[in-house]
Amino acid sequence: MQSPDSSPPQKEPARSMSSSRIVEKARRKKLVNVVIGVIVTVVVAVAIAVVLIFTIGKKGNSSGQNSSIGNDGPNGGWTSGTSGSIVTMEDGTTFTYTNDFGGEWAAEPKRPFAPGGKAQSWSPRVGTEEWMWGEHVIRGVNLGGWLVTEPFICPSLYEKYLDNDRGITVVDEWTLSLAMGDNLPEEMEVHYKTFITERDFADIAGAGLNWVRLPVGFWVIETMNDEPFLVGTSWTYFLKAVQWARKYGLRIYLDLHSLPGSQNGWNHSGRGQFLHMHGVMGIANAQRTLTYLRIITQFVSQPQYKDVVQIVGIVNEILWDTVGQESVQSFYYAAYDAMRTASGIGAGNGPYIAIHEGFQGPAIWEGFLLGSDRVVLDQHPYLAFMGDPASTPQTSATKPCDWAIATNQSQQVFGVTVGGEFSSAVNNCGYWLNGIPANITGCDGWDDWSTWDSSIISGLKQVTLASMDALQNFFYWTWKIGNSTVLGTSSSPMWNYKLGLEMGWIPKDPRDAVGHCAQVLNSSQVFDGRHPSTATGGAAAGTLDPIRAASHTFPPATILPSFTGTQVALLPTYTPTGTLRTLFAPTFTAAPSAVVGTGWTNPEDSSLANVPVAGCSYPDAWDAVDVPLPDATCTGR
Ligand SMILES: *[C@@H]1O[C@H](CO)[C@@H](O)[C@H](O)[C@H]1NC(C)=O
Ligand SMILES: *[C@@H]1O[C@H](CO)[C@@H](O)[C@H](O)[C@H]1NC(C)=O
Ligand SMILES: *[C@@H]1O[C@H](CO)[C@@H](O)[C@H](O)[C@H]1NC(C)=O
Ligand SMILES: *[C@@H]1O[C@H](CO)[C@@H](O)[C@H](O)[C@H]1NC(C)=O
Ligand SMILES: *[C@@H]1O[C@H](CO)[C@@H](O)[C@H](O)[C@H]1NC(C)=O
Ligand SMILES: CC(=O)N[C@H]1CO[C@H](CO)[C@@H](O)[C@@H]1O
Repeated sequence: MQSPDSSPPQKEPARSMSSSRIVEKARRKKLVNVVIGVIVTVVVAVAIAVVLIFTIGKKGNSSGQNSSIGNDGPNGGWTSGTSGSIVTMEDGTTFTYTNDFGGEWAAEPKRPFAPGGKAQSWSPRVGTEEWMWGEHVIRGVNLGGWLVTEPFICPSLYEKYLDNDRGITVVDEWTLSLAMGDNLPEEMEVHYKTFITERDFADIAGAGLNWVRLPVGFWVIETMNDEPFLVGTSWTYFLKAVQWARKYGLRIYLDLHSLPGSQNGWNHSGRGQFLHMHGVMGIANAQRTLTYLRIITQFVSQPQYKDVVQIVGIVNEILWDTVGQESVQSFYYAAYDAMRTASGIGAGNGPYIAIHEGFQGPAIWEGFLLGSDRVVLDQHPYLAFMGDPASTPQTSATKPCDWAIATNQSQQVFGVTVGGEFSSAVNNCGYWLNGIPANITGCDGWDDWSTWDSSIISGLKQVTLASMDALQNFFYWTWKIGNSTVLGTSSSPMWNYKLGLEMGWIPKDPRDAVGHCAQVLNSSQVFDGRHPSTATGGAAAGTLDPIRAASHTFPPATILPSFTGTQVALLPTYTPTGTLRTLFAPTFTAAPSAVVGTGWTNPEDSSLANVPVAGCSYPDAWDAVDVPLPDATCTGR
């Protein structure tokens, strides 16, 4: 496929008119009386420049040579800029927007949903130019460790509470939240406020990237019982992220990273447990998730948000090997159904829906959800965990190209296929990378990039280029790693995009990866840019194959580890009788009356929330994997 660089130039919105033209317009009448003849014109040009400089000095808003004033901005704020312009953030601090790829930021404080920026000349402007699936290529990073924390990504947050007066062993966000106790709201918000800021969005566009994948926990909506997570505050920051993404021309893949009960037992799912579609409370936890997926889909399908949030991932890294194929796919059908009921069918109605491949690779998914409307397959191939202890950057340099043919095949046959996570790492070394406590032998030097020689750096760069090209639509894990207080610096450098960009194992222009694997493999299977029509919401989208659909009922006939037949009917379930919550909308100080939406796009999607049956007592939704089953279903009466 050709790089979309060659797309025809688009008409710029009036807003990005150059500042001198606008000032000129305002002054034209007066000037006409004064200006006579060619010589005087020169004088006027100088006068205009002086007025402009004076205005910039007085505004104290965003300024710089390459900024423009909106022609309808009531307080005349600077509303767009190109490389070299100064941006002022919410807290008053400024930075210089640097973008060597023809990017442009754009935001009007008084019209928060006005068309946004353009990440690079080759990426479509948010709000006025459509993302063309199969033509545009996603080059993105994850904002890991931000709204769902992880010890290895933001170690200092955890280090502070390792030794806590409550005697809690801190390993994941659940235990961290408990250890923080009364400090939780304040400490967690300081993390949200400082770990990722508006500037990161500008830098991401400046790095040649055009998307972010943004993990959130279910606690953006609510918690139940004794779940200790901080409710809702992370949604406030997600909403800020939407506005920053709009401003810098980035699109968002919202990734539900932490599900009730946990979908993989890993600490980055919020708690190291395993009760989604698994164990006695597996179905109930999944029912609760289905309600949350509807709430999220309803919110992001609103016209104010859908030009930015264009993919919603239903589950991060569900462990197929433990949950089982039948349960994974049963949940996927149910989630698809719930989300498309919320959004409606066909291009333009709500987000693309991402499903995770369960670490099975893309090929096995061919034909799954056949006919479905806009489903994305998300693969997470990690060299780091492929278990070859002898790996070096040199021996690994071309390995990621093994993923290339299957990826292109999946793009052609399944539909949009993305690499939602990968890194430059060739081994699993890294401070707390495998959880707290650190326990890795033979890792000397891998955490300390300052000791790396040029062969390590160039080897890791080859790994990175190979991965980017093999995955085509990629999201690196992760944009940045925070400092450790104990180490006095950051760790896990092979996972740090921002650092790699500065130090050389990440390409300055990610398009350098184009064609890398065809060259390495000396063979190619080119994806021609045409997904199946249903996969992009075209003809016949949403018409599911009835036989296949009938073989994926929810709940499934078996729930692992051990429940089958009549036992499944005795597993506790929730009931759709609860009040539906909606996610709250942002508020804008400069635009208090902006129409921000009710949170609910489609009123026809009116079934109620899955909640516990009143009067029934349930086993612990975070612990009951294999407790004895009740003798009869509880009806609550
Ligand atoms: C303003 O933009 C032009 C073209 O985009 C660029 O050549 C110039 O360096 C920029 N000015 C500054 C101060 O960065
Ligand atoms: C480290 O890992 C080894 C092997 O998996 C295990 O035997 C040992 O107990 C672990 N040590 C700690 C401190 O967890
Ligand atoms: C992290 O540590 C490095 C090395 O000490 C330092 O240069 C850098 O400024 C630190 N970053 C932050 C965000 O504190
Ligand atoms: C690539 O394949 C062609 C044809 O099979 C062969 O002639 C050529 O030597 C190969 N090149 C490399 C670098 O392997
Ligand atoms: C996969 O397809 C893309 C075009 O969509 C092409 O650039 C790339 O080289 C292909 N990869 C391989 C290994 O053929
Ligand atoms: C992969 C991972 O993070 N594992 C850790 C999660 O937390 C538990 C304790 O709850 C540890 O035992 C795991 O090593």
